[in-house]
Amino acid sequence: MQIDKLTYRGVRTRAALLPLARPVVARVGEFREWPVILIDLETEEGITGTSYLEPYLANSVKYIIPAIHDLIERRKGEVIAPANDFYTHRKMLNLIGLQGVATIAVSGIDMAAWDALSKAANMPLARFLGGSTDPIPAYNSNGLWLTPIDTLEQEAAELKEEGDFGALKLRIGRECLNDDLGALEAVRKGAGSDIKLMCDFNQGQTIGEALSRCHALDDSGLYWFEEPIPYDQLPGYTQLARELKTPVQLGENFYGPRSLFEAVAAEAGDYMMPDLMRIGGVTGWLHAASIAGSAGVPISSHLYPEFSAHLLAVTETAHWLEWQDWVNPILQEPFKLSNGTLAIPEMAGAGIQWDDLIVKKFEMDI
Ligand code: SMN
Ligand code: MG
Repeated sequence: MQIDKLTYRGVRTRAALLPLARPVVARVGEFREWPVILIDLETEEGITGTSYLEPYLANSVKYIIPAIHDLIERRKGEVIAPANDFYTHRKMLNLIGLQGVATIAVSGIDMAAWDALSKAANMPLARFLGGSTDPIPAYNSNGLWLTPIDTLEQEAAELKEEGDFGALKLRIGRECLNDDLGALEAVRKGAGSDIKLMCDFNQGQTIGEALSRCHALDDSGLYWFEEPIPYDQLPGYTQLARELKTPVQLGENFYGPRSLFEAVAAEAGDYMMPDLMRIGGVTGWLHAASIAGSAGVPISSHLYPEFSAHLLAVTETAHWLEWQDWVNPILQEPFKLSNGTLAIPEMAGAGIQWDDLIVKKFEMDI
């Protein structure tokens, strides 16, 4: 049957708390379990759009989920048009502020809507958006947290092995410089001296500490310095990006494409990495990517490897996909890795199908 439009009907949401094989130990927090909000957007035409959100804080599902239901309740019977709905939905929540919960809810709906439309067209999302389904270069971000240095060599070797990766992410900003240098040495011993190392400070330094630590590490051959200081201190980022030889990376905490525009205008980073939950889903990413593309700023993804793979396929300055397998347990068919790349599956939509039995096992009572 030819489908000429899709119409909002309702939404099913569930929340699951997934155990992490390697607990997150970072300056932003420590997490043994990872909360995921599962979104199934129902349409009058019978197609279901699927997406998920990873809101870090287990309790936050209690207020993000009602915002999603509120929006969809008010759109019932209307045509699904995500490029416009992104702005419609943001306007509907404008008066409580467009950062945080509002944009997170809008982003989850937006991703599910694009998934539904590409399913209706019977195309992988990347192809629906006008791109190809070639494999996407990825680095492994599954580990190398601020854990004891003597565990890093072995872990780095395992992480490299997981997908024949040529690049890994290491969390730095330890107590003293020698600890960071020790961590780098251990990782290179485990993964080989030619491994590319993305280094994430998770906003843990003041500008003074970052100036001293980043300059001290500037000749260590690191691939990027990610979020050395709090994400919204743009003048500090501009100073670091100007002074350092190692490229400065930021962007996982940008809310909406305009934040990325402001960072680009302030020359706050050499590289940027929007997160789909905060930048505004597929629509927000496409807008952010065109700003970055015009400015010549390379763009990487943050979390959400499945949707991000489709989006990097249509991003002019596509750089790296951040690989995390944290949602794999609840997917019927986790995306496949080889040669340090992530394959985009040849199926309609983004390629996310829940394993309902496993979801049930980890489902939260809310
Ligand atoms: C990160 C992601 C998820 C949890 C903690 C830290 C990190 C990243 O900033 O870039 O992967
Ligand atoms: Mg980060």
